Order: sequence, then C-alpha cells, then structure tokens
Amino acid sequence: MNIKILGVVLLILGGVFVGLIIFLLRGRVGENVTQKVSAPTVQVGEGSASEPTSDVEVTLESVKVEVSATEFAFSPFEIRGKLGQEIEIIFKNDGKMAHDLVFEDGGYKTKLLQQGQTETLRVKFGKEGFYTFYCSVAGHRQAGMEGVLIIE
Ligand SMILES: [Cu+2]
Repeated sequence: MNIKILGVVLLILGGVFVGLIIFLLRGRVGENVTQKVSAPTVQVGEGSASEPTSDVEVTLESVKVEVSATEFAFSPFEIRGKLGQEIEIIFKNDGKMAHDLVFEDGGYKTKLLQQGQTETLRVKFGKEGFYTFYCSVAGHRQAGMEGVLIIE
C-alpha cells in the first residue's frame, strides 16, 4: 500500500513538474513573440507617423500677402513664405498706369491690371531660395518695379 501511494504521489508530482515546465516554456515563448512584435511596431510608428505628418501640415498651410503696385515700385517688395506653402498674393494696382506682377520662375503672372484693379496670384515653390518678380511693362522693371519672394 505504502509503495503504491508513493508511486501515485511521485506520478502526480512528476506530472505537476512537467506541467510547470511546459507552462514556463510557453510563457517565455509568448514573451519573446510579443517582444519581437511590439518592438518594430514602435519603430515603424515613430518613423512613418512623425515625418509625413509634419510635411502634410506644411503643405496644407497657406499665407496671404497683399502687394500693391505704384509708379514705379511694389509694396512690399520683399515677401516671405515657407517651403511647400501656397502663397496667395493679392496684387492691387494702386498706380495710375497699367502694371502686372510676373515671376521669373514657375510661370506665375497676373494679367495687366488697370488702375484700381486687383488679381489674386497663388504661387508655390518646391525649393528654398529667392524668387524674383517684376512688372513686365516696358521700362517699369528698370525703373524699380522689382521684388523678391523668399522661400525658407
Ligand atoms: Cu508696371
């Protein structure tokens, strides 16, 4: 009887022992799997979430600037915008002669505006730098109708 009881107890203890080992091994495997999965997820989140989000924010931004033309100057003659930003130039001819506003780059230009007329020009440049604009009426640029848009 005693030997049988001992055998049963040993069997039960052995079973519990084996069960514990299996349980611990599974737990460790589980930990390893979750670590492997979670670590790259965090890195991907940091990489993809922060950079494009800031780009999108800048792209969606826009700024309005009023530029007035007289004989023979633009006021202001220096305007600023951020990279990727759409700059809305509200161009008004406050002079007596006809004037326009033409960018050397990008093909942006207004119509030739008569006294008191206004036209909105939306411009966007993909590189930082200085973008010159001028009045294309003969002699006006040489007389001083020149300005610069600074993209920074
Ligand atoms: Cu002009």
